[in-house]
Amino acid sequence: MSALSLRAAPANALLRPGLDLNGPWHQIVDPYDTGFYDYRLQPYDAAAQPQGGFFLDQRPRAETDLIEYSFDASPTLAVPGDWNSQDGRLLYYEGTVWYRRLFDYTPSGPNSRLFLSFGAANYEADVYLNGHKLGRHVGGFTPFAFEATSLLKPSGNSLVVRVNNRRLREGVPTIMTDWWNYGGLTREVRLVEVPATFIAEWAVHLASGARDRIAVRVRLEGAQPVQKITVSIPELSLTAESTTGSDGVAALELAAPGLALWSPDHPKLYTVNVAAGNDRLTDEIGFRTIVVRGSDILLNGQPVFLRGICLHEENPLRGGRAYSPADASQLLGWARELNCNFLRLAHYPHNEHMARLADKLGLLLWEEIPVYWAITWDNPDTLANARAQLAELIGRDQNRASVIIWSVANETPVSEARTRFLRRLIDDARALDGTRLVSAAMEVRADPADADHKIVDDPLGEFTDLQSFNEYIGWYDGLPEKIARIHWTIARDKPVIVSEFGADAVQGMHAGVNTRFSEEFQEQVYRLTLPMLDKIPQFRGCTPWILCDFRSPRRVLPKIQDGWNRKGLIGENGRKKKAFDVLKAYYAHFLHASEAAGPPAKNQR
Ligand code: GCB
Repeated sequence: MSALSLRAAPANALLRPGLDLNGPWHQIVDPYDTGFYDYRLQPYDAAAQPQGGFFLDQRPRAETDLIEYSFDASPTLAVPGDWNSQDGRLLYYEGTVWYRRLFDYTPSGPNSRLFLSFGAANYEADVYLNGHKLGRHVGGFTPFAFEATSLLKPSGNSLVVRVNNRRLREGVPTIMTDWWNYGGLTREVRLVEVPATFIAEWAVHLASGARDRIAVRVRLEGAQPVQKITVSIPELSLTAESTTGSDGVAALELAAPGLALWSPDHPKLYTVNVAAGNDRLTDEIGFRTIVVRGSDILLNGQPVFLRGICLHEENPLRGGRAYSPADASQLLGWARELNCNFLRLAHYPHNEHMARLADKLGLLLWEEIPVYWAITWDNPDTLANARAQLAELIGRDQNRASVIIWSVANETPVSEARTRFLRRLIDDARALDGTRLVSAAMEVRADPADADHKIVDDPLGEFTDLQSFNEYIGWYDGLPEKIARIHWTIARDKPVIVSEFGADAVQGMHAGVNTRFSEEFQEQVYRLTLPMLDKIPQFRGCTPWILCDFRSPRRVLPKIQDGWNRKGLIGENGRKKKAFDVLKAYYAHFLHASEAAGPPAKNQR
């Protein structure tokens, strides 16, 4: 396992025994960070004997005590959930909110270890248990955990988390994005109980180049790293054993004749068990191969066309972050109605339920980290932050058959520093997981001598498996009539996935095809773009922008945008726009051909 995968926390927090800490948490909105810094701007938690700070969760014991906050008397917020959509006063709030939850817990054995595990907290989280700091995590969309073993009491534990979603120039993402900066404990929180030595990571997939051999890697954490490992797949009557080395790592292979491969047509999952000493885990795992050959994408050896759509992690009907299995079924259900077999989970890692449901439904996924637009490419902390987010995402989803692409960036400006930064991430993705494709959503260049000639030659394309680019011809670039005239020069013989195109439309607003924000304008962009893309010889799929309207503070036009990006095929009211049917009909032509048989001949479309 690579040096990067140093997670010291238990793998699969959601699947482990412990205590669910979801529900109402008391919260204090703290725009001046009064609970974090004293009046000389020194952090309370850095003092040897902290005298103040909300993490102490104090109550006055005598009438003379002066304590100017009270979690007990403060209102609550639901966890998981963003704060913006739960309280109208917090819709635009960017800053600190303190969360507190009291709980009791008696471990099941004397040698157990306990971890506080967070699905995600946007953007920065400081975690304290019973007045002691456990640590800080940076990055709003990936899981993290802190060990709590020595601080936990059987009753009356006080868990305090300071969550701060201030945007930072050197952050990942940086200060300028086109989505809502939802803050809070946006995903599940759990207390997880594991044995003294536990499984920190396990990767299960087909052995390189094989279709009937399964490779498993396991990494243990704890005082006794040398343990017997048993992996079994009961449905196939398979069992294999090995022993971890002094580094806690074991790799083993199982011959699996008769293994049914996972595909969108047949999303077969097997129950896979792993036992290591006293620890055990069970998961539902599918097996498939994904490779590129020339300009084809081969799924289980057969060319596949990716009928995709982009999505934000937002439930438009609620106007808030999506976080639950119910949100996932709403969003993926709409994508299936559109005849999709592929989704781009833009622009940051979505919650784990999305990939788990995609595994079950047979949807292929592109997952991405928020390296978006104008990142500080020369800042080593920014790079370390992006690398950590990528490693955390891969660590979480490496056993999801649905995930076929790791994407390291979106629409980044070409420069040497940028390419160096992104190459590092691409190398990481391949070192952490050699079984998937690596991409980035790049940009298109205009030919100064010919307005209708588009060039795709970003030097980054040399290092990615796909040539993916976003284009907005007909919306930011001319009017829809321009689309039919476009011709392309695409530098490399690699599969082309058009990772965005689209136009804004207000659901229910009807006018002519050249009236901005009308459904007809958007419909026209889709009608003309799909045949234009079909002419690109390497065209192997697309993910138009985007399934649903989504909140964005950049979109201020009254009565039209009102804080929403309107490029959704579905409005914030859940109603479909005309372009939905255009894309759905285009994708329907591929449905009749077998999923793995590739694009039908042009005249079949
Ligand atoms: C883009 C971005 C996406 C924006 C979209 C737009 O190119 O990748 O995040 O929301 O354009 O609507 O402008």
